Amino acid sequence: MPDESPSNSSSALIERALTGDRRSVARLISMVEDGGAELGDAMGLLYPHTGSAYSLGITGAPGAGKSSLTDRLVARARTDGLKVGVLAIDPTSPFSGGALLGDRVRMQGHATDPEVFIRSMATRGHLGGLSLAAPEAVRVLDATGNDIVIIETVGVGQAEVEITDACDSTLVVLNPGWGDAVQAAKAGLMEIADIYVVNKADRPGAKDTVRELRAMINMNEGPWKPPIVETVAVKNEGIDELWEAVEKHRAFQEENGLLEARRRRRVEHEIKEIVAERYRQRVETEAHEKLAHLTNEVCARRMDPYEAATELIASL
Ligand SMILES: Nc1nc2c(ncn2[C@@H]2O[C@H](COP(=O)(O)OP(=O)(O)OP(=O)(O)O)[C@@H](O)[C@H]2O)c(=O)[nH]1
Ligand SMILES: [Mg+2]
Repeated sequence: MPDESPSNSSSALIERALTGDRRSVARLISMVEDGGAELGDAMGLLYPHTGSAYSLGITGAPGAGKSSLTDRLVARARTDGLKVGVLAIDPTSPFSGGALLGDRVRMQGHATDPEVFIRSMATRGHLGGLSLAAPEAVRVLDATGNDIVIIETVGVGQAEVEITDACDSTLVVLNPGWGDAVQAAKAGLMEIADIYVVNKADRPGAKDTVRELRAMINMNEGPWKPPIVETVAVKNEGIDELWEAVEKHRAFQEENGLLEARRRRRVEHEIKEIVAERYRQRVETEAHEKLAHLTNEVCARRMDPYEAATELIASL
C-alpha cells in the first residue's frame, strides 16, 4: 500500500483484520510491537470492536509448563467451539528469543486450526513498553473475534506481574519442589494469582507444594480464595479441572461486579500510562533546551530536582 496515508492504510488493514484475515491480525500485532505513530489511529479504530473476549494470563518460572498448559487449554476451549488467540510474551528480551521457538513446537497441534491464532511477541520500539503493548495486543485479538485470549509470559518478575495483572483471570504455574511456593510469594505472584496450577504433578513433592500453597492462601483475606489445581500437562491430566476453575472464577467475578471493576482499573491504569508516556515524549521533543537549562541549574545547586520538574511541567 505505498500510496496510502498512514490512517488510510490503518483502516484498510483493520477492515481486513476484522473479517478474520490472519495476516492482517499478525500485521497489527507487529504494529503494536513497533509502537509507531500510526498505532494510535489503529487502536482507535479497533476499540469499538472490543469487549467480548475473556483474557487469561499464565505466568510462572521458566520451564514450569506454561506453554504445555496453554496448548492443552487451547484444545479444551476448542471443544466448546471457542475461538482462541494466544500471545507468548518475553519481557526480558526485546526480540523474539529461543524460548518462543520451543513454544511454536509445543503448540504445533493448533497450527492448522483457523480458529486458533498463536503469536509470540516482544516490544521492539513501543515507548510505553510491555505495560502498554500487552493490553493493546490483547485488544487486537479481542476485536478480531477471539472468545478467549491467553497471554503467556516467560519468567517471574515485575514485568510479568504487570502483564498478567492486565488479564481477567491470572494463572500462576508452579512445580513440585521445596521452595517454589516461597519463590512465587517473593516474586509478588501471591497478590495476582486467581488460580494456582501445580504442574508436573507426576513428579515427587506435588502434595507438599499444594500444602505449602494452601497455608499461604489461608493467610489471605480476599473475597476469592484461589483454588489450587494439580496438572500433568504432558499427559493432559487436570486440564478439565483447570478449565472448570477458570470458569468458576469468571462466574464469580461476573456475579459480583468484580470483572467490571477489574477492567475499569485496567483502563484507568492504561490511560495514566499513556499520559506519562506522552509527557515523557514532550519533554524529549518540546522541552529539550529547557531540560538542559534546568539540569544545569540543579547541578549548580541553584535549584533542586523537584523545583526543576515543577518548572518543566509548567512550561509544557
Ligand atoms: N514431567 C512433566 N513434564 C512436563 C509437564 N508439563 C511440561 N513438561 C515439560 O517441561 C518442559 C517445559 O515445558 P514448557 O511448556 O515449555 O514450559 P514453559 O513454562 O512454557 O517454559 P518457558 O516458556 O521456557 O518459560 C518441557 O520439556 C515439557 O515437556 C508435566 O506435567 N510433567
Ligand atoms: Mg513457554
